[in-house]
Amino acid sequence: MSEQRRYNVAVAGATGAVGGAMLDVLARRDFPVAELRLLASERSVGKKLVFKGEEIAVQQLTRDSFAGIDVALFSAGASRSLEFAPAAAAAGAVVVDNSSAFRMDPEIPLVVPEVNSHAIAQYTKRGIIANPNCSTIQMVVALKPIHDRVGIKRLVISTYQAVSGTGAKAIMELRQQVEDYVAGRPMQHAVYPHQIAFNCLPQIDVFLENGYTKEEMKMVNETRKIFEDQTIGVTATTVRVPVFYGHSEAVNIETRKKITAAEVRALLANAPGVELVDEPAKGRYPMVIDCEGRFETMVGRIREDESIANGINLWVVSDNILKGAALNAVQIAEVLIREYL
Ligand code: NAP
Ligand code: 12T
Repeated sequence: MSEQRRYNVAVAGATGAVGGAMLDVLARRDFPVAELRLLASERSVGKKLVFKGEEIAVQQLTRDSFAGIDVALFSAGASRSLEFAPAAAAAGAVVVDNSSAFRMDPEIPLVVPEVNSHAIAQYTKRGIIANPNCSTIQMVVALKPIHDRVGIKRLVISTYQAVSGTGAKAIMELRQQVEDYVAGRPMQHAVYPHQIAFNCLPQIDVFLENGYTKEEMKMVNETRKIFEDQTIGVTATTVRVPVFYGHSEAVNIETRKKITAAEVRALLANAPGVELVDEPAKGRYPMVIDCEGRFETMVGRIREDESIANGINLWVVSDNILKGAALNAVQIAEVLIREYL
């Protein structure tokens, strides 16, 4: 039997919330790694991280970091992606980028493997593949079988998003506020514009000219790009809630043709990446406390929208750091090495 080929992998942003999960996912899925190069800011140089029981020193991310690298997984923020991803591609690496920097670039594929794996072929144009926004990823995993069967006309979405989506500092901010509240101390905030403990913030990312937030418009534009259908109507309200891990979404779908709740349940019971959790009489429905560390997107509360002719309601929950970021990126890399490299 021939030895399986192994690949040199770089992780840019390795010390972050997503970067740490990248290392876990590469190990859990036994990705065929030869060298693993861990990159972060100057602040982290000398720090050591553990991969499969082995300590690896973190190096500074520079334009010269990518010689000999086959696959570069980026999660160091959009400005670092804009600065360093083209250099990584020029050095011969294929970049899988977690930031919003390149998602809407027409020359760069935006991929969720369960939905539009075929788009990965476009990576040759720029050497970069974009990972969608976390809220979009878990939603399109649940919607794909429905779209294929009856066509989606319009989506009305409300999200309930965890603080881990913002990064390690936001996780600490929520924790500190909870501790301060319990101890009777005043709560401080720095990462979010208001207190997040015991609150819901109807703002994720910055406000745009049209009154929506950037997070809301990512859901609109990325959903259309991934489904390759500019006619799908999408409107979203994205809300930060005091949850550490796991995004929840209420999704109202208007379909082109009629589909019953029972038919949706049957479709989703066999859909890739989906776990159907829909036995309300037994108190079983998707909850964030059950999603941490899991690869599947949970879907439940499936109901027909009785206010329109062709409508379905879903409740969709997933670990935002895994399917919403690190897992989706590693799945893209798996398709890349299996079919293209
Ligand atoms: P985080 O916990 O704050 O980690 C940020 C990472 O970026 C750290 O490794 C940090 O290194 C590194 N970094 C920051 N400035 C740098 C610089 N000048 N040079 C090199 N490295 C630098 O954030 P996170 O939650 O892991 O998110 C990281 C990025 O991933 C986000 O900004 C976003 O672009 C992307 N993301 C995408 C999704 C999605 O929806 N798909 C979800 C979450 C995050 P140090 O430790 O050395 O500072
Ligand atoms: N502001 O990669 O704060 O577009 O939860 C992901 C998560 C941006 C992104 C968040 C954000 C992104 C968040």
